[in-house]
Amino acid sequence: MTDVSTAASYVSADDDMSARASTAYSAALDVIASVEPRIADASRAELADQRASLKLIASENYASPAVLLTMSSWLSDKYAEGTIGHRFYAGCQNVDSVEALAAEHARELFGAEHAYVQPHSGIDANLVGFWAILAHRIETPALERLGAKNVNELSEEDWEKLRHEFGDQRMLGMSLDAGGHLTHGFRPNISGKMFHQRSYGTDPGTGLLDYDRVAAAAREFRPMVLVAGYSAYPRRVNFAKMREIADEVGATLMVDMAHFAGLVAGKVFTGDEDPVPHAHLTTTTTHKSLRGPRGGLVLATEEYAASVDRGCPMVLGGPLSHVMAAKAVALAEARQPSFREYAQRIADNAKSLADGFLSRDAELVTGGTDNHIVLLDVSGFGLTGRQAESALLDAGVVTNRNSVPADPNGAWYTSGIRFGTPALTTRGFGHDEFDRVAELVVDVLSNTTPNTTKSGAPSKATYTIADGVADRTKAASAELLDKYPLYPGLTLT
Ligand code: DSN
Repeated sequence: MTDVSTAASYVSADDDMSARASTAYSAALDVIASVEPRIADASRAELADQRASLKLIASENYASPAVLLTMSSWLSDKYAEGTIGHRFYAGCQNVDSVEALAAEHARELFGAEHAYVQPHSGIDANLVGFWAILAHRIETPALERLGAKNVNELSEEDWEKLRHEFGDQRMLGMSLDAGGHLTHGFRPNISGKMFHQRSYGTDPGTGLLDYDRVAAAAREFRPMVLVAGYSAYPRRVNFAKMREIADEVGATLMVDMAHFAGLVAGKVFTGDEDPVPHAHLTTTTTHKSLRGPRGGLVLATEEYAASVDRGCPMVLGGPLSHVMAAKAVALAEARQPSFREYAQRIADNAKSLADGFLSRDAELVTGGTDNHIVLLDVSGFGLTGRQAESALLDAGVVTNRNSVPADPNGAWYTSGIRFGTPALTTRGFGHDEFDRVAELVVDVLSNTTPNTTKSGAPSKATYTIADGVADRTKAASAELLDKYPLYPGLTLT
């Protein structure tokens, strides 16, 4: 099995596998170009862009060529609605093998009782999770009570009652500006229409999760679902405590580990920080710190397994068999000892980046990090998140703007920039490189000023970067990136 600690190790400049990957990609692009050359061009251009930019988006990564190549196959052509061994189409024996293997790797890697690998994304995984909780806690007991095998057997009157029961349940999740995710019951999202939602925030002084407040909110609101997990919180969570809170109020604990699944897989988060032994359901994406194909999966206790397995076709469209195959390959990679090294370096590098900011007097939400995220409050530079994001992009640094707790600039302009270390750690960056990244970011932001609007107020959107700053940042980034090339053995002809 290939070493997967860095992108250089999975296609190094001199091994035979690299030569084969180069031939495979070059040939594939030629075949594509014979039909629609603009798509082959866009694909080549994307590789060039990824190779040349400082990718600090916390939710992105670089999958291995083995994972990427697995998706380019005829497995894509097969319909396989249903679950392993119980499909709505004939001829699914190979998809059954693929799905069973991906699920086995997921169970073994995370120590889960059950794994469902069909979700097409993290949002889909969450929807399957919510659906499974409602099915298990509302639909199944109602059918038992009414002596019906399925909902089609219910009278109009019973069905109407059940529909209302479905829509009457409560969910408690982390607030968006504290780092929660839109799918955790927020009104614009379908989850906010499925559930009555309330959120728990973080301590206004420290920015940290306060479990006593979560418990108080749960006691008062009595949710059916307690959601833990985040997409912009730079700290670890004690899932044992979250489970205690859920148990006290009779809630199902669902943890969305989309962001930090790689740190769980790589055993950086263990014990109380590992959600899987504590949660009834754990959902994730497979493409962030886990470094697999774009997709999702759900881990569940045996109790929820049957409801989760009904995800397709009750919630999801037909499974993407080629992507499930790539999940199996990525999960096999994540079971290698070298993935643990990689995961530990993600967390170490986030600390180096945070320390690099703090030593240059920049302000961080919660004062630091102990996962893969660093959330920089850019208001000290006199900028909005939107201005900072754009100025950094002009200088070749790819990030995304993010709200900070109680953000005065709202969710569009924001006051924060979220940084993540998984992608550049895959490239091989370490302490010195992340310290240099912090230096470059601070240099750009210190040399960017908001423009003045017609009314004389500072603009929230437009800005000016001092002459020469973007160019010197690009040159410095290129030096770092050249030292750690992306897929160094991969040469397109
Ligand atoms: N897009 C993911 C992220 O960037 O965190 C969440 O949806």
